[in-house]
Amino acid sequence: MWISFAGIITNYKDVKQFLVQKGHKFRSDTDTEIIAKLIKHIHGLHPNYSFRELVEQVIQQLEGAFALCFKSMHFPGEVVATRRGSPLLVGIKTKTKLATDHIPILYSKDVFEFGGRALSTRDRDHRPHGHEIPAHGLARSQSTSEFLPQGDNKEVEYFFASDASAIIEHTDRVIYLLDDDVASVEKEGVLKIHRLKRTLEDTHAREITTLKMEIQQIMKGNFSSFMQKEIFEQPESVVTTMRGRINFDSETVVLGGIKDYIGEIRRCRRLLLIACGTSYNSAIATRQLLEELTELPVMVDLASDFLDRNTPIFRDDVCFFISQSGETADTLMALRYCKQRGALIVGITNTVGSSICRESHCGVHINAGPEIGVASTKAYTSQIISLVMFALMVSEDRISAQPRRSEIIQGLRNLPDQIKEVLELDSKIQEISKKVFEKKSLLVLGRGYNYATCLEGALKIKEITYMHSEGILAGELKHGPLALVDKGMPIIMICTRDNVFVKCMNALQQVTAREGRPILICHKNDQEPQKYGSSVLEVPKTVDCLQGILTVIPLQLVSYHVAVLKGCNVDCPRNLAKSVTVE
Ligand code: UD2
Ligand code: MG
Repeated sequence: MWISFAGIITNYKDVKQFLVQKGHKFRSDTDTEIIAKLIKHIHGLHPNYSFRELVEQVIQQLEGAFALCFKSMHFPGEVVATRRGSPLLVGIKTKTKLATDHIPILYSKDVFEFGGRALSTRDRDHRPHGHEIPAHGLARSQSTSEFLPQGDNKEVEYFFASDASAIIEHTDRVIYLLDDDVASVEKEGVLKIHRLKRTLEDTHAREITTLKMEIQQIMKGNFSSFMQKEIFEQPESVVTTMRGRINFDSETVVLGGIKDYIGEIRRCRRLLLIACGTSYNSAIATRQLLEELTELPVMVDLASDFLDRNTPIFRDDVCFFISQSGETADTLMALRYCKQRGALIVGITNTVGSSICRESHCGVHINAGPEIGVASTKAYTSQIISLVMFALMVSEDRISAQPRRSEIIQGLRNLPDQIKEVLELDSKIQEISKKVFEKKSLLVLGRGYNYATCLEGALKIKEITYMHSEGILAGELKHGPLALVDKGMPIIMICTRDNVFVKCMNALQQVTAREGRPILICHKNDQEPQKYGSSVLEVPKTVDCLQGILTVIPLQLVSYHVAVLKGCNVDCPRNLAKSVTVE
């Protein structure tokens, strides 16, 4: 059995328990495997069912949101696909024109009632179809055959995908399936769409839509660049990172890829977080929380520097390697270095099957969805959330940590709505960007949990606007950077109500005393810092360790708008590549 699965099966534990009772053995703890075992089980009970009937039985047992595609050695040359809650479409590619622009729906319940159980599918399909509702005036048997290509070349190819962007390079004709549609390609290459029950609202046919847009346009939707699209996707991408892993009511967190190693991790000597660029910044963003909740020493290193130093590594070290692509060369080499020395290797990556995923002992897929813009945005926020979830999981049995864990989990629950609120600052940020885009340099100041935001904000600005920008720890101000400050120097300063707020206010006053007029990122309705700012971006308040997610988004937007104003190519900045797979 070959299954392609996207989504989440919420009752997978119950189904698994049932199947275990029936004697099925499991190799993994994934919900994908329960689907494969379930269809095998039903096939055992009903050897005469067609492939499509088996799938129909399977989905009646599943709860959750999913898109599924099945192939089986028992049904060579056949494919069955279905969805509920997750998107799924069928692309159709033929050499010649199609004779019809729709496919009628076949209703299985009717077939059962009229045809009776004794008939095989094929028998049933060749019965007279007097009882079926003709779609667009065509009887089903007629229109099904007319669906085939016209002319001599009957060759037809089908593509199953969640998104038109995945198939547009092959064909522009697609059928969007609705919830509980079961699409089957049978041996003769005929596509049929079945539903179990007929409902009044249903249109009894699925249109074949011709996509008129260019590939890039489809993928970008209404956005001018992938980066902009990905910034605006963050309310959803953070949810997919957490999906199936956090139970907000019982306040439990389970990372399936790490849970078997948690005992070993709790007993380790220290945690090392090794990465490059934005991924490194996500390690900086979570270091403090990891120290607090794991009570372990935490080292954060840039992969290149880590390798340059020949850092000592021990068997009882746990080493995290963070990379969006999972192919970053420096990070991968650092991984191999640590693996050779016997440490436990944990990957944090967005790419299933990547080198870091394969070569690590265990890990977490951040599930942010494909990131195309070279400047990372949604992967950064999902990396932070993945590391926060890890900290929550390690500290699960520490009673004294429970109030803190609870506060963070509730913070994560509210995060998607708060991100939406931050994104509403977009037009205000565009206005602010007009004031800075012609300047030579831009300093970003902050400390504590917001220090990572300073580094990441400055990195975004450098990457896509080619403007000099520097993230500066506010605590370092008087050790050098203060010399840069005068009334002409553009400064962005982050000043939120956390344990370093007073120190930040101090730094802010030092800046204003030198006639600096910073753009402030601070909490909504917080009057105190606002009076020192030339302009203010107000973000909602969340738990200190998550605040960096809400403060980095305005900076992602600043870099985007400045790049657009300067006429830079936002998605493909000069001299940079998406995955840095060379040293
Ligand atoms: C898995 C399934 C997910 C769903 C879920 C149901 C995959 C990729 N994920 O998600 O689709 O069925 O279970 O509970 O099939 N790993 C590494 N290195 C890395 C990242 C991951 O070794 O850098 C390993 C990890 O230890 C695990 C596997 O890859 O064995 C999948 O990791 P995951 O984070 O996708 O796991 P999970 O349980 O969230
Ligand atoms: Mg692995």
